[in-house]
Amino acid sequence: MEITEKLRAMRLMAVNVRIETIRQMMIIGFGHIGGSMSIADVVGVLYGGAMNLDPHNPTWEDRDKLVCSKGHAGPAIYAALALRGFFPKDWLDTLNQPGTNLPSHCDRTKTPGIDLTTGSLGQGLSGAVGLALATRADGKPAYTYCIVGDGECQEGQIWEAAMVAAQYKLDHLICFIDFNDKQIDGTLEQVNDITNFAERFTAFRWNVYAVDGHDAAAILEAIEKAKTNPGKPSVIVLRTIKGKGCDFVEKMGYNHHILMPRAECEAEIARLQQEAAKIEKE
Ligand SMILES: Cc1ncc(C[n+]2csc(CCOP(=O)(O)OP(=O)(O)O)c2C)c(N)n1
Repeated sequence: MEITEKLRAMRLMAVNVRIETIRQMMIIGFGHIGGSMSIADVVGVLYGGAMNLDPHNPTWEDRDKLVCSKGHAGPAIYAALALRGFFPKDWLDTLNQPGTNLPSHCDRTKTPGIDLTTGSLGQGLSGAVGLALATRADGKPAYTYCIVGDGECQEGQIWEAAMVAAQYKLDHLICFIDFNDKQIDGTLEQVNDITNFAERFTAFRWNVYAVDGHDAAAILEAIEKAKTNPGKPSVIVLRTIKGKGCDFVEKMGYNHHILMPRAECEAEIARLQQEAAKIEKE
């Protein structure tokens, strides 16, 4: 596939992820919208073509894996999985409702395509390290991806996992930091300033890339560079905006977990549908 065509598919996936994420939360009336919107572009790149997957065989042993360590952003992953055909799209109408296969946080026992149960922040990178070690031990060339929140990096376990990944030279592990500079209680600088991610991961012996987290081309380029840099795990620090692409959410100060009024959501969905139509015509 030509690069422009590949990127178009990724950008389209990101817009559709935003639409379906807003719709899921509109139906139940609330949700973790801010941190789901901020990862929509990296999710678009991964599920729009960067990951080697088979929607008809979610546990295919040669697949690339994704751990969404910030498990509260599960709805963005569910949107991508549904759009790729891992499960029927109408499951998205059941987010977080009794008996659903799509709980508010990622659960690998319930949702086809979810590789690790997450939600207790700080644990996902350790799980991703385990998956990357196991994949290598099985002689598979697959990649393990992990999405970690910036506030989540205040958990000590992230840095334990980072040490182990470097020690075992896990060059098929690629971690994204969603650097939206907001957590529940304010900005990272206000709570616990660990915003020098690049310096920190460099000190932990990782390859480090820093890109605009809403630029699909830059994200894809960083992934491709990471794959050509052997002997070390890679981290891609994504500079993002919490709520990006859902205008009324983006403008809010606190937008971590909020009510999602139908009228506002419908207006956002209509606007994003126009954006998708534009990308389709490019
Ligand atoms: C161990 C643990 N402590 C607290 C929480 C509650 N919690 C859920 S999301 C969140 C904020 C996370 O901030 P960040 O990682 O920056 O995520 P984002 O802003 O991107 O949503 C917190 C404290 C949790 N899920 N797990």
